[in-house]
Amino acid sequence: MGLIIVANRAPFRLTPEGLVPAVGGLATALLPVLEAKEGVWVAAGEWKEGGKAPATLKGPVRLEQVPIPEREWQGYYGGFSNRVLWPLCHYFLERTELKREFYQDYLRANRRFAEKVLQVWREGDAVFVQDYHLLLLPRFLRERAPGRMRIGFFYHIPWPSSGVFRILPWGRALVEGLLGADLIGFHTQEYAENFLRTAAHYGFPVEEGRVRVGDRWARVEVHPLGIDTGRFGELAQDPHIGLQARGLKHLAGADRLILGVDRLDYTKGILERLLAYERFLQSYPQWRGRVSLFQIATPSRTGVGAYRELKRLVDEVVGRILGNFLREDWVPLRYFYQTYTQEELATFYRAADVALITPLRDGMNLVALEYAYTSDSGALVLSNLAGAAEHLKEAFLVNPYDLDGVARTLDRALRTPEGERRERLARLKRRIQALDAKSWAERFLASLEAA
Ligand code: ADQ
Repeated sequence: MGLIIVANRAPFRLTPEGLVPAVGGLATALLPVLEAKEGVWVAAGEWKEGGKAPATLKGPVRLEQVPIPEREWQGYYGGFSNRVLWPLCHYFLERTELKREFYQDYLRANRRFAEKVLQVWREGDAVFVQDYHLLLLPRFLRERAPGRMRIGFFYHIPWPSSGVFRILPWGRALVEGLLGADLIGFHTQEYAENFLRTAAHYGFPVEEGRVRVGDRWARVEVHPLGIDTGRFGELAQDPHIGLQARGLKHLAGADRLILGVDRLDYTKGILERLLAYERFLQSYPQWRGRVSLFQIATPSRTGVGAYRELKRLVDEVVGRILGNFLREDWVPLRYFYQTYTQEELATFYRAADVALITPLRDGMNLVALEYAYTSDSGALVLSNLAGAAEHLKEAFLVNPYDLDGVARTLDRALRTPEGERRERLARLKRRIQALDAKSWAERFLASLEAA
């Protein structure tokens, strides 16, 4: 069977040398299977800059673009995707802007995606749709497909509890849209159950992990997406990166280095983490002068007001912590607002004694997996509200809203003997191995074929 992947974004970056594959879980997971199947990737994107991207990458993968007019893009992407679905699914209800115009643009854009997919689809091709930008697409395809179309869908962010989802005035239409798929995948059991309950609330018969829609069934399964373990395994062994990591640790000028890495997004809990670190320095003064926190924040969605406001708040708290604790011989906190290469990130991972990954909600959180897989004796402190917590039982789990709890766990992680830390990491690595990104796509598509 041929394969069509549909996602809001293409997994390529435009460089002076042409298109190159983007780094990241999704590109790693999907490009190899797409290449093997000589498939097509359908995405919105390049049209915005006015330039037309080449239709092929390297090898047999084709890129098809869906042109969306600028104003509609604002409503579909900046509006409904990022100011309605994103905050709602991460339980930020007060940030959810229920504007009808946003939904109308979302609907139009999903229709445009459907047109494009129908143009490129050939009998026998499977269609694999990605994420919350395209919830309506499976149904549009199902209604219009000339033959039997096999449709898979993966939802990368949390599916909230049914009571929260039903806040959306368009909730039923969105669920109906998604139920056009044969197979719907989530990162965790919790999200899959939430979805099934939501579908049941809208009156769809649900039994044994599947939902009946007229005369067909949509199956719901848990397929956690992990990282490229081959690649991160190499980075963990690379002697040059080891050398750099020792240099970085030296630069920190403290016995212990604590690390945070996130897109600058309010769901990632960066502000709360900084407050917890401040609390930690207040409550455990014995660590002053001995620890240093490196917080990396990748610029993200800078066109959305809430993200600019978050940046301002983070800058302010960083300034306050430095103002209160900085000494001539000790820098308690360094804040890096930039994007790094995978090698550079791995250097940070290997230098860090503790990774403090405390999103307020997160579909999975690949940074937690990358750290645990790359570090050789570090401790992973992880939010129990990240999807990854359902899989990474040997992490030091915390409630990211509980500043005292985070401070206490940080102290505990820092005091954990090396033997126990290594033992926990060894178990985590085995679990992460089982979630490998490349096998994720294969597992999902095999299940779709069987559906
Ligand atoms: P994201 O919200 O983007 O993904 P995450 O899973 O943590 O979150 O992935 C972030 C990726 O970006 C990681 O691979 C990381 O290495 C990289 N990255 C972060 N900061 C960087 C920096 N400064 N420079 C370079 N690279 C950086 C969404 C969902 C997640 C879900 C994934 C995959 O929100 O919950 O895990 O999709 O399904």
